[in-house]
Amino acid sequence: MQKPTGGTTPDDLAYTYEISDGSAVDLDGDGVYEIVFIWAPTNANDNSIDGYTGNTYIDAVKLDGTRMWRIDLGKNTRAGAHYSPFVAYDLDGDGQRELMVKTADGTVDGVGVTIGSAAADYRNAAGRILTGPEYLTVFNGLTGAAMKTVNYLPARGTVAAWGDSYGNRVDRFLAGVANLDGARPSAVFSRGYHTRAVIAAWDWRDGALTSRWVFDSDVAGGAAAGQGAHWFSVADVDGDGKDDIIYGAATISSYGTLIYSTGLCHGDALHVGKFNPDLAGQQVFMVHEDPGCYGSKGMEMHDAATGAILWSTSGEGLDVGRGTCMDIDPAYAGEECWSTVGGVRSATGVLIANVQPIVGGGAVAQAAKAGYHGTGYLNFPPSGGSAELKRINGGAGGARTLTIRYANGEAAALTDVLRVNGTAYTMTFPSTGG
Ligand SMILES: [Ca+2]
Ligand SMILES: [Ca+2]
Ligand SMILES: [Ca+2]
Ligand SMILES: [Ca+2]
Repeated sequence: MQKPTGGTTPDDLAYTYEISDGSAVDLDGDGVYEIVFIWAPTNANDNSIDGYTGNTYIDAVKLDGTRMWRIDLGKNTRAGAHYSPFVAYDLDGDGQRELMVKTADGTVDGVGVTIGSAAADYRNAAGRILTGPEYLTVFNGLTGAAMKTVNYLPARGTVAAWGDSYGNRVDRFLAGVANLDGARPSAVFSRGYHTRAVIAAWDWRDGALTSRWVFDSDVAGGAAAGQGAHWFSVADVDGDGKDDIIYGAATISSYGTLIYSTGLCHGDALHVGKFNPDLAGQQVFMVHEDPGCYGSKGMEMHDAATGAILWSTSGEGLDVGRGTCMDIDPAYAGEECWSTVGGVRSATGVLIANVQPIVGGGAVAQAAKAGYHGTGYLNFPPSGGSAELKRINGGAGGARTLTIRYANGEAAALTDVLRVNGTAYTMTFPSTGG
């Protein structure tokens, strides 16, 4: 790997580089994947946070680490998780892969050619780029050379019209590939999901990049506004052989029209698939953020074709920030689903495991802690606390093993109490280090 050289921002803060998002794609068509990935500066920022950032780079490397090319997105593309989603795919079906990503004045392609004005600097005093042109570029997957650059759709327009004036919501971009005509892939790039949602489908054909359609919730399909997630999914929800776009709680047809919106609003995560094998078609599982909008349906599964809610759980008035479905229990047909709120549900919505322990005395069940994953991580305050697991079925027969992963950051051992059906057992847990 060839890590880019770090730098210093206009306000004199030093930064270096680290590897960020990537995609596996066979760029040269030899049957072996290459990896296209982003080098993010260590001062990359979420849209909600001000500050200058270093440039974002996109590298293509072979699996032995040989670099094929590097694109420098330049100073007029801010670095952060929401600014530069890309697609790497054979978009015209000629056997040659392309890369598509949003670009700006000063982007330098893989063969050293600058897109637009090399001198332009649209960064404001907060390090944000809220003026100046925005482009969408098709790059040659073998060389990184820019082959076509057009204006990004939609233009940002008035920043504040997207929901805030400082650039948090106007600069929310997503990207994907969808087979919209039943024959060849199209690239799909979007802007906005907390309020206005605009989704643009692009065709790369015979060296020309043309707009297939633009869905804009300000123009038609207003029920899609405010419904997006932090990614969109692609699936043929109505079985006509053409992909549709699952844009959060709203689904947009292969023709760029609204099919439905559940109206349950933005959430961070969604998944689409054949979760319930006993139902026709596919299902969408989504978690939602705002109880003022989702009401009693903080986590739900709906019919991917119609939006009809198949089952839901309350969300407990919380931001249900993460959720997923996987086949983790063969006793239940299809995939099981869970989120950061509540237990594990079958594909039909039956509660099959309540992984959230009952806690007291200041102990809290948390979902995020280095080394732990999912729900059920218990955090005890220094003063102590309690937690109770209510669903252990001892049954009959052989020995059972209960394993506790216990972290004791103190220098000395801690003495705790394990209480089984009322009987207390004193247990000593040695220090495990900070
Ligand atoms: Ca290859
Ligand atoms: Ca191609
Ligand atoms: Ca379809
Ligand atoms: Ca299962």
